[in-house]
Amino acid sequence: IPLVDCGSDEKCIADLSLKAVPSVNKMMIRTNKDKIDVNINVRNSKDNAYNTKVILSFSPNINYVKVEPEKACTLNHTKVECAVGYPFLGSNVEEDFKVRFEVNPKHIQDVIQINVTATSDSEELESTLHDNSVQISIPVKYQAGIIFTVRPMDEHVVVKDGETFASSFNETKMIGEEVIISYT
Ligand SMILES: [Ca+2]
Repeated sequence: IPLVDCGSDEKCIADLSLKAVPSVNKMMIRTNKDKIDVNINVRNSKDNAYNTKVILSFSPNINYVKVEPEKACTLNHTKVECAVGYPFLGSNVEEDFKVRFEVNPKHIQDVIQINVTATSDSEELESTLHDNSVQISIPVKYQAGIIFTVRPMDEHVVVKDGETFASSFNETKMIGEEVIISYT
């Protein structure tokens, strides 16, 4: 793509800035279908930014679902690239969209990490690059879906010869010691 229409100096120096805000700051995962949206705003405040892309790299405990509104995005493992304002994002133009993820129950990790970066084929000065990427970390907890199965060693109540036993159990102590199970 020829870099044209960039002012009298014929040099395209863009200045992209990116906002990426997750729909949740922490998460309690209850089902396999729990969703997270990342609301993205990308803005160009200088010369045309040709072939602007927003790239999201994410930890394997989430899967990419879709982008809204519809946009040309390509998924490659744990990285999704979305074209913005093709062929260029004009000067003082901004775009908003939302990228949806869902939890991937095959990977259990205590943090969801999403790194979002805006890039283009136009140049950008080193001094304005600080606002081109956002790192999102969402701490997660998985709801305990633990099923306890208890297999008693001895399923019988032993009554020794000569001993009497109560006709009814009105205290748990009569069967054995109390067992306290705690988990975090
Ligand atoms: Ca910038």
